[in-house]
Amino acid sequence: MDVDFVGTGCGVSLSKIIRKRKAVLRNDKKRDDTGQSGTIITILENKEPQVKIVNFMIERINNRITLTSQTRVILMVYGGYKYLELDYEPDLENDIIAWHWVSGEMPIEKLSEALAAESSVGTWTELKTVNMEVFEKLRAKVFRIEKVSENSGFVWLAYPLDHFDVKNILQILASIRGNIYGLAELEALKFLDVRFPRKLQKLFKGPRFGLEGVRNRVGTNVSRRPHIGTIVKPKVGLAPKEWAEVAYNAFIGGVDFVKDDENLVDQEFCRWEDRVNAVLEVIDKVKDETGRTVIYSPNITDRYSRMLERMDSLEEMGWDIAMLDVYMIGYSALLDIVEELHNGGFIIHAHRAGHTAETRGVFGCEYNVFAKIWRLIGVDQLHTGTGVGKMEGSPLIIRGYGKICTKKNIDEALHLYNLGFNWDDTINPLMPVASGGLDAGKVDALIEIYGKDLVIQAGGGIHGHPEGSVSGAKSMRCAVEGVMQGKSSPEKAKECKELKAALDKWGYSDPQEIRKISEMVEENKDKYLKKLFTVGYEAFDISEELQDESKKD
Ligand code: CAP
Ligand code: MG
Repeated sequence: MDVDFVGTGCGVSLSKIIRKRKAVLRNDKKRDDTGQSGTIITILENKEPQVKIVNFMIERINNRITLTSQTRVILMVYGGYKYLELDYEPDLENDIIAWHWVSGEMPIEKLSEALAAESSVGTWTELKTVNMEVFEKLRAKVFRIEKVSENSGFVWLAYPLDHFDVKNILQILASIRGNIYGLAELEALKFLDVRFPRKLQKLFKGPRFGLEGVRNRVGTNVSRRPHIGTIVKPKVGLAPKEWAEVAYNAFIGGVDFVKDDENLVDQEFCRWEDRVNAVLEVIDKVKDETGRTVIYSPNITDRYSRMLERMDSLEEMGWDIAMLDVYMIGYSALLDIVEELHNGGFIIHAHRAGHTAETRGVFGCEYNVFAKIWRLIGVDQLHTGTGVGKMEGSPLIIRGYGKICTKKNIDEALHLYNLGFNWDDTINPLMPVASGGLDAGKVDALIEIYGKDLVIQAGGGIHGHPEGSVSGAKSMRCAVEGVMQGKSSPEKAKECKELKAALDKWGYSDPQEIRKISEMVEENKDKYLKKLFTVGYEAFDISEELQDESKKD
């Protein structure tokens, strides 16, 4: 594949290539077809001519060496093996499919072959050790490319299951989302989505309790109302008794679920065991006083052995819910602790602190991929964002994450940026958790985004309520009741002073706007798809533009 490097200034590109590739130059003085003298430069990379630049002229202008004519680059990467197979029809029963946004210094075809090679059989050069039959069987295939420019676009790869140690998710991830991020020729690489065939899903257990299990526990499987949760705030600093008192106030006000903040485990000012004991007493008290079943997820995140110790302590205390910071724990310990917790009959609340280090920006991995893996591994509740709160994420993309958690079949929804996907019957749905910068005025909008199978979790929006935590919890409860009665929060606020106070303080996010945006995208799928394939990854950030458009009517 040939590419053009054009004109003056190429010296910069050249030196960049040389610096990045730690290459050396070989200069051959030549005359070109027109008789002008010039230089053929070959970049010698690792002693093999990986990039060859030919047919350009070097001129001395004002005593500076400048490249003035067209330069051609011939790329010969990855040993010349073939990974591109654009007429390949993926085998949905036997292939793992990965979808990437990629851009870099080479033509997209070469970049995608580099991804395929590095993540499957190949390496940077030709090998004497390859058995071509095995290569054909195990290599990743680039089966679709949507170019945005010569050097950027969307790429789909199919990996045969035979490639993998299928019982080992770490090996799978080290292959399909491992070394590829480090390839020098890349300027962006975002792993947008993954599709796991059912054969692979069957090797995982999925959530033991999941959505229905959590609803059963709280007693909402008939009413099907959203759950209300809170994170006791401040994040750290309260002593166990103080912490439990704040939890009590939230429960009494109407919250179903209280959790530790990710910043809180076993600090000196609030020992884990003392806090758990104090909250469990409160939970009994709430049951006695109100008859309601409320729940608490203590954060047990730590090294594996300490998580096990905490799980044992909880069992001794007669408690069976725990919170894990799944991103921090890492896959290896997570798989084991989830299995232990499942065996012990625990409900698992999954917090995702740190995921945005990978999910934001152009290198990394979209949250689709994490959500799918964590559902496979088997958490029962998972943070999936808000679209209207303090954390990044547009409502329509967040809606997609919700579907990954709650649905069995996820439609091919490329216009909303995820691959179609069918969960195996053995993998239970789980309960998504919307959290981060929420208050009662955002409840209507959240239900518009997610539907009612949801935990709406507010820390600041409850404990920052003008009249304190009990009223903060009441304001959330009123907003949820309003939705169940078909009343908007401003309407419901007429009969609920706590809700009115919350709306007065924080305002109201109108679900109408989200509805309008959804309809607009639905009606103009082709337009947005086209936009995706002309603008590229930046088109993912359509929410602002859509919001502006929706305000035009
Ligand atoms: C929310 C929260 C949660 C975030 C996590 C916080 O508190 O406790 O950890 O929601 O974000 O510490 O920010 P507030 P995400 O309700 O006071 O904002 O769910 O996006 O992973
Ligand atoms: Mg928190």
